[in-house]
Order: sequence, then structure tokens, then C-alpha cells
Amino acid sequence: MKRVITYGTFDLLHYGHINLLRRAKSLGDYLIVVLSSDEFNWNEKQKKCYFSYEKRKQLLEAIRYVDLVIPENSWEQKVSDIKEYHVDTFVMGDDWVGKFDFIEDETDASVVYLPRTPEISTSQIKKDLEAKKKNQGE
Ligand code: C2G
Repeated sequence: MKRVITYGTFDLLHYGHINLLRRAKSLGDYLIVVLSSDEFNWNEKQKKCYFSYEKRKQLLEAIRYVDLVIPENSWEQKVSDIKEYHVDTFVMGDDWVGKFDFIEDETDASVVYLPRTPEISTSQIKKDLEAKKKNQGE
């Protein structure tokens, strides 16, 4: 069984995330999503999530490509996660290109960066909602 792992906040979940998860799963048979905890998001990424960890986990677990969701509590857990779960392939969107190459030196896993889905992001969604609200107000 080929195991794939990926990391992220996945809030607000959108089709860019789904594209990433679908392609990640296509690289193996079992996809582990390591989901950033609320504390990790706030302390390390200054991201205030719209949905709590539990709600984001519930959403991800409903996605056909996802087999397991576990928490991400630190930047440093990737090597131990990969070893603990016998992961063959580590996948991230290419906005992270180069940032995790060390994983190939420290584990048996290969590192794959997949092209991001252009034009969609959580900040874009929030901007569009703000603009719509403003237009309706006028
Ligand atoms: N993504 C994508 N296309 C988008 C938006 C996101 O392919 N339009 C990908 C990102 O490249 C990432 C994944 O979806 O691989 C999750 O994105 P985020 O939730 O923004 O995750 P991030 O904040 O990058 O956290 O330790 C690693 C971090 O936890 C990654």
C-alpha cells in the first residue's frame, strides 16, 4: 500500500484544496492529511480560522480522497509523522516548493510539489464577500 501525506489548514475549504487532495491521492492508495490545529494556526501562521479544528476535520473526513486526518501541532513533526506512518510520498502545493526538500534526506519518502489551483484562495473568497457586501450596501 502506497501512503501519501500532506499538510495544511484547509479553511475555508475550497476547490483548490480538493484539486490538491485528489492529485495527492492519485499518487498512492492511502492519503493522510495532517491538519493544522487552531493553536498552531494562530501561533505559527497568524491565521484565525473560520472553522474550528473539529469542523475542518469533519469536512476533510467527508472527502473521498482522504483516508486519515491527524493534527499538525508543530513545524517539526513532518519527519516523525512520515516515519511513524511509513509514508512513501510527501505532497504540498508548489507555493512551498523547495521548503521541504530535506524530507528526502531524512526519510525514505519522496517529495512532490503540485501546482496550486490559480485564482482561488481563502483570502480571495473573503475579499469577494466583502466587495459583494459593499455593493449591496450601496
Ligand atoms: N492549495 C492549492 N491551491 C490553492 C490553495 C491551496 O493547491 N488555490 C494547496 C496548498 O498549496 C497546500 C494545501 O492546498 O498544499 C493546503 O493549503 P493551506 O490550507 O493554505 O495550507 P498552508 O497554510 O499552506 O499550510 O506545514 C505545512 C502547512 O501546514 C501548510
